[in-house]
Amino acid sequence: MNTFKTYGERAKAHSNACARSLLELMERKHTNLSVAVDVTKKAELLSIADAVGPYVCVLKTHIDIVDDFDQDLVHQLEQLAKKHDFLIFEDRKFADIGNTVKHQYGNGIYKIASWSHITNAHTVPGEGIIQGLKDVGLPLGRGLLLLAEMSSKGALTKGDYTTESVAMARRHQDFVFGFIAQQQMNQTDDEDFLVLTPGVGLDIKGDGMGQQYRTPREVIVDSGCDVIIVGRGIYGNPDQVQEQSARYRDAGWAAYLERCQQHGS
Ligand code: S5P
Repeated sequence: MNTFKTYGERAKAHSNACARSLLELMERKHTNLSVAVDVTKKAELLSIADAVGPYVCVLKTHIDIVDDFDQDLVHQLEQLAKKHDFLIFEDRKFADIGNTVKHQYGNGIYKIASWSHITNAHTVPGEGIIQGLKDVGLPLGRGLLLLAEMSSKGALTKGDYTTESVAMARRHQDFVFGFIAQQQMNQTDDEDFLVLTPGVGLDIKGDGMGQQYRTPREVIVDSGCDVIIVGRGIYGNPDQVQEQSARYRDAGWAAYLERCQQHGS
């Protein structure tokens, strides 16, 4: 996108319902922070979700790593989403043929489509994966992000793979509203894909297992992304969850305001 628009302006013009809700929420709450709560106990997940709730637009989960998962966990997450005004993003990274992902999304123990506003998928199987997920998610008002680029060292998500992923998204804009990527992906003024970006940290550059971190400013100002996804930088030290949430929320929002200023908005 060549013409810069604020989150609020984009919300008004967006054709995708999920993108609209997210952009409106970001504008109303003044936050472009998503926290990745990658913990393995139900009580800890809920306690962190409650603590970070006031600071985030999106709470990102990996529900299948929770040892003591039950339906009540989902029920309580939904309550917290209402209490604090955030969307839930189950980072399921679907990666199979359409018919299989349909069941993985709607059925099984987790029934992801019934509670998660947003989910994501790899494009490696081809476009059928989007169709399968759309059959289940679109009637429920859900939105999908495609993994166009990963944050980890040596990721194969580059070049033609990324270009083809964006082309697939273009053909399904009723359901696909953006990407997990490291830079903005719009090519024309008419396009408005959201980019949610993991691999964000203020204190370290990596984790010794391939993760690579950039600062909120590098992600939002230099690369034109929309949402910063922060995991261990926030929940890594249990005594500082709220303090770190405020720190990353402020850094993300300051970066957004700097971008607005650069463009005279
Ligand atoms: O390319 C990616 C895509 C994702 S969704 N790189 C990532 O790190 N993620 C997710 O973002 C990852 O699964 C984890 O939940 C989060 C990053 O966590 P952190 O602790 O490294 O900030």
